[in-house]
Amino acid sequence: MSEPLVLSSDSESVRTLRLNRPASLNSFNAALHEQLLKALDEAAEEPGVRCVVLTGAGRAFCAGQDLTEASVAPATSPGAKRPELGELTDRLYKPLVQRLRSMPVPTVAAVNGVAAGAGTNIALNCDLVIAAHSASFIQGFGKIGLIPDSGGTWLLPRLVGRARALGLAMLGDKLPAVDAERIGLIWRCVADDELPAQTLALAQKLASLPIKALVSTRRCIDAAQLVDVDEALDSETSTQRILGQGHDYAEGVAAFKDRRTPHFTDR
Ligand code: T3D
Repeated sequence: MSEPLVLSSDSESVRTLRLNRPASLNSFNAALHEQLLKALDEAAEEPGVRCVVLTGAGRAFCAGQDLTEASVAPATSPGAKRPELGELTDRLYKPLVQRLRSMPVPTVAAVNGVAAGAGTNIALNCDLVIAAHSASFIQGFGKIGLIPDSGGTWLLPRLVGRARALGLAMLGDKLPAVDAERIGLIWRCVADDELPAQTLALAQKLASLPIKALVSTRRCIDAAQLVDVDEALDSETSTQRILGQGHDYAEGVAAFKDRRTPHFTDR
């Protein structure tokens, strides 16, 4: 039997999903898409999972679309069949991004090496991005005549502002992880040998927090980018109304009053 393209492992309530096509730098083919989506669905359904980490096997995080796949092969002569990239994006990348952004638990991308094209934007769609010092981020789409997809056009200006978004997207240069942290593209850059331990510590911390509140924070922060301040205030009000009636709020306040560590269980 062939090796799985996504390796799944659990450490307490943290589930790690590792992209596993190292010979092609974990680039996405249809099978990897299918297995990753399934693994994310399973993590979302599993009550014991309170945080999901996405990382890569080998020296890369993910090099984006597998450019050797027949479905994306450019037409080489006037009469040849043209690739239907819109169909591919709609059928594979869009559901993957939507799945990541709607996960019922926090998500962490642990970028262990180069992330390029859709590989970068899949990482940036996770709630927190932690990267090894030797890792790098490349939009790269422009270099093959495409625009940033997988949410890149939406994410980049929100993360780093229009000027840097256009610089990254148009030039497609390699951005070292340390610079990605400096300009606010990612949460943190750490020493290479510290990435596994720091990722687990970060994920375990998230897993110990009130999951419903974290996921609501993601939703409200994203929604607030699209509306005026009054609508954002209304959204905060309705969300706070729901969270205030939950177990985790009661536990958090009780723990504060008792001067003890809270034990959150909602998700
Ligand atoms: O097109 C559509 O379907 C629409 C959707 C688009 C989404 C996208 O993601 S578009 C962007 C696609 N990705 C890229 O353009 C990145 C292409 N790769 C690179 O630029 C470089 O490989 C890297 C900068 C990522 C890393 O460079 P380097 O020098 O460290 O490694 P390398 O030697 O280039 O690659 C190592 C191997 O991985 C090599 O195979 P080999 O020669 O050892 O057998 C290389 O061909 C393979 N590889 C790297 N990226 C891809 C890939 N194979 C297939 N697809 C890839 N994207």
